[in-house]
Amino acid sequence: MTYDDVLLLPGYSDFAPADIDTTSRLTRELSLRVPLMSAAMDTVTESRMAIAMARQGGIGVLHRNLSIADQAYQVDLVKRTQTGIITNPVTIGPDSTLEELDARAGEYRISGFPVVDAEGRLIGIITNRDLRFTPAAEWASTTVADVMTPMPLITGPAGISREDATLLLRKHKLERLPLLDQDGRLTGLITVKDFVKSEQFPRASKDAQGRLLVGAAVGYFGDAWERATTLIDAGVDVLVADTAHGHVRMLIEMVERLKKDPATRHVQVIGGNVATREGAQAFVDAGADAVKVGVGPGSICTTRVVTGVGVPQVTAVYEASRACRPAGVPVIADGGMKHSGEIAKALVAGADTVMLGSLLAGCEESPGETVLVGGKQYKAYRGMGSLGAMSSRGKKSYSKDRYFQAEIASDDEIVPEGIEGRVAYRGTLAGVAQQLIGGLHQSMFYVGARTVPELQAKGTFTRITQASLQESHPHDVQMAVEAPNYTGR
Ligand code: RVP
Repeated sequence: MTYDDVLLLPGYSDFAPADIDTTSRLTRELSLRVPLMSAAMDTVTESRMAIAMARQGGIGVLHRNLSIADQAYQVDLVKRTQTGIITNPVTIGPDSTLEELDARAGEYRISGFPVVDAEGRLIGIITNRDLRFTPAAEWASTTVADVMTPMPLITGPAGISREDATLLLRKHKLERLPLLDQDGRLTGLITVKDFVKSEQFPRASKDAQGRLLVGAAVGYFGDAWERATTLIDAGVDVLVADTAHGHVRMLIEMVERLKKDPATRHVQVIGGNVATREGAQAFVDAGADAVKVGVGPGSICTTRVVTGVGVPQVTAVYEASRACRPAGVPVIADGGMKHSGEIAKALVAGADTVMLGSLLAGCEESPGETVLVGGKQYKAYRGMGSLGAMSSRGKKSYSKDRYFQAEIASDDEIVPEGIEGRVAYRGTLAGVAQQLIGGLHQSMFYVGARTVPELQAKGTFTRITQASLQESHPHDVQMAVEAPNYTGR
């Protein structure tokens, strides 16, 4: 069965909708306040989407159709995103030119840098204010040391509390407060903007140091191990073994190795994708921290048509959960979600979180420009198994081994398992997430479940017919106004 085959029965609710808590387990060791992941696809998740997802309480999984260095750089961008105290701030040296400074500012989307010497000691700070009197024409020949505001500056000790930092920022009307150890070495930075942001995103998914959580996709082929270790060095929290068919010896061995090697085992590892109990069990046995489920449900996916292989998603999630639940390993339902209602259905079927592609591809934060078609705005959305993603048209494709076609050299011999399409532009992720999370809240209230574990325990499916599916959707009227959470079937 799949999502359209079932509905959830309403149940008795003895709490207020405001009491609902959507926190759920992502992996053995990590939880999210919002059980949503953005798909590891090159039209869905790069650093902007990953940052936006983590701020909303979910997590983004950076796609792997790019070089190792580029993907690690994306991880770095997310981990450096400011959420309060920045423990590893981006700095600049005194001998850099203002032109280099400007490039770095654009790259990291920040407007000021602590200036440090070769030993990491703070020697000044440079912000937009210091650049104001130097015309752009002179940027190439002016150094940071020429215009920075030098020490002594107001600084705080490493390990300062939030309260003390707020007092200092307020007292001295500061924008930035560098944190120093006893030897004057920079250990962190606090900016007013980030303090405000961390209040603005109370649900944000963060690591122990207050940095946003981020996931990244890896494969099993060629330099996969190097990719995994480079991503770990860049600070990734979750590695997602990302293939269309995970029940494969080489991939299971990769997960096993990642969970055994002392250099990598501290990172959470998700195995996938599978669609059977046996497939899930193989990853549980390999030590995976979560198992991702979905063979063929994706909106852009043609695997089931091209190969005749797959399992309808509700059944697949249920079957995988029979292996994972007893072992305490969370399940991720990946693909096939068209509306918010499917999130609750997936959780009741046995998932702990869900992964979304098409529902997020239209967001401002997804890669790619908006295009105008017939007066409406769209964004491109393509399968990672589409010809566009797997062929070497334009640039090198790293997507082929997701479909076990890495060794195919000629584009003519590629067997695509996905299509290239587009989805309606939907504005920022904050608005889209608001509808998805709000929809899940409503589901939980209607089922009578205050928490996700309660939803999983209490939720009961009723099987429906084609006629009732028709009744579920708007019918016998013409839609006059577009709803923010309904775009049709
Ligand atoms: P959807 O949310 O239905 O758009 O599905 C997204 C999922 O589809 C991805 O997370 C991935 O598992 C799968 N996918 C990505 N590319 C392809 C393909 O080309 N077949 N499938």
